[in-house]
Amino acid sequence: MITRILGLVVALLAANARAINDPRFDGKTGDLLPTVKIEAPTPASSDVETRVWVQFATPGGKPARDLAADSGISIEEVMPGQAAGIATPEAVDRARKAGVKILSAITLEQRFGSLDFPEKDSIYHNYGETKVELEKIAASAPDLVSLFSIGKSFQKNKDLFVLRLTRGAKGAEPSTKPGIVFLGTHHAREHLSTEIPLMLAKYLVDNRAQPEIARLLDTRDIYIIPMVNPDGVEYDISDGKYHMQRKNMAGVDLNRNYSYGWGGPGASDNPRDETYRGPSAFSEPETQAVKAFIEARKNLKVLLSYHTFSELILYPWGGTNNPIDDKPAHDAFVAMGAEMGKMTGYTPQQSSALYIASGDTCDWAWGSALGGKKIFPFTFELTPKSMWGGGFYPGPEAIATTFQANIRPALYLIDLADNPLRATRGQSAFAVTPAEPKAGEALQ
Ligand code: 0X9
Ligand code: ZN
Repeated sequence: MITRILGLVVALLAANARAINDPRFDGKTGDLLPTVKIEAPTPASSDVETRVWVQFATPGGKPARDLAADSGISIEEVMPGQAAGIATPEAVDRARKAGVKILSAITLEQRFGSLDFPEKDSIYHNYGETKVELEKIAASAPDLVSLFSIGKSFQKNKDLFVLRLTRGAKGAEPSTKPGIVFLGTHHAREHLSTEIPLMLAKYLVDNRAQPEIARLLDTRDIYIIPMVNPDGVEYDISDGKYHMQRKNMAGVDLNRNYSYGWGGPGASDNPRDETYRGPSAFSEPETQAVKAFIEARKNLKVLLSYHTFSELILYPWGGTNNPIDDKPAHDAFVAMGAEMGKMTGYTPQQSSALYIASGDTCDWAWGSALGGKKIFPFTFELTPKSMWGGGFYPGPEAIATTFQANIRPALYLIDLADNPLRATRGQSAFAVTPAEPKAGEALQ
């Protein structure tokens, strides 16, 4: 335990030192941007996971197992005369009181080894740490931030959290302010895609007094869903080494499970495949939750789904090589892509130029969500550029630099949420080269 805490401290110090030495950490990312204040993510809280591996006697066979299951123990192993499974301490207590003879209860870490990131990557947030971090952010600015769950994961024991940042509306209260949603970790192994939206939330709160950030918080409705696939994330790190898990724990690729174009090319109907689309569109609790969340908020105008890796900025369509047939919108996607490309060094392109894939978040957001009222969606493939940079596991040093590159595009998109078509005229306070206002037309 002590070694683990020492390791965390060393990792944090190292990450800070790297951040400070990074030439991009000079606060000069743009005249209109506040001085960048970045803190390393909060280190692991080792007491988040309290579930235990419990063994209990089953003298009568199935009735004893039923009793245990009914008390909340998820039974994983059945042997003659006994069984074992995973449970919260409360469930163990309930089972004991109900008459189940508990033989032993040990922590999941004792049973399975570490339930966390490998030591070198412990700065990344697992599910429990993400929850704690979200709670901290919400508690630090209750006038601006609310935290709620939009549903449970497939395994039913994890919440799909949403952090909402706006002045004047709380929780699920409707708002007519232009809205934007940031999503992370549809794909379990893409852990950096949890860190970036999490850091964005903290950045907005920490810098809320800066006039430009205050303006965004006053006039926009900002939603952050940092972990769409928490079951997969936890499995990916479940024994101290990575499992290269992509799908949710029902074995479905969540980024092939949305309804627009579902079942089309670039998505598999074979459950064993990595890109299995699921038995039907929106078959999964995770995508159902995102769908219901978005459909209930007609004010959403922009969506950014973070993935890794390749350093790309992708816009619809993804399921066909045809461009979208709305010319002004297409021009806006191209303009936004180019602008954000300059900010990040990432390459902007139509999603299908990477490869055709049907049923992804963005095609649905553009093609079907909110009926005809289209949401401007982007997929960002974050750092690294290639497998040489660590692929899905680029290490702790990737977090701060990737966030640094991604602040400005996030602010730019938040700003444009009132009318993304403004991008075509270069009109955003966060554009790299803000447009000169035309006569009689003030910059918004
Ligand atoms: O394949 C995906 O779901 C995304 N790439 S990843 O490596 N993160 O898995 C890209 C989705 C982009 N959309 C389409 N090409 N349709
Ligand atoms: Zn992905």
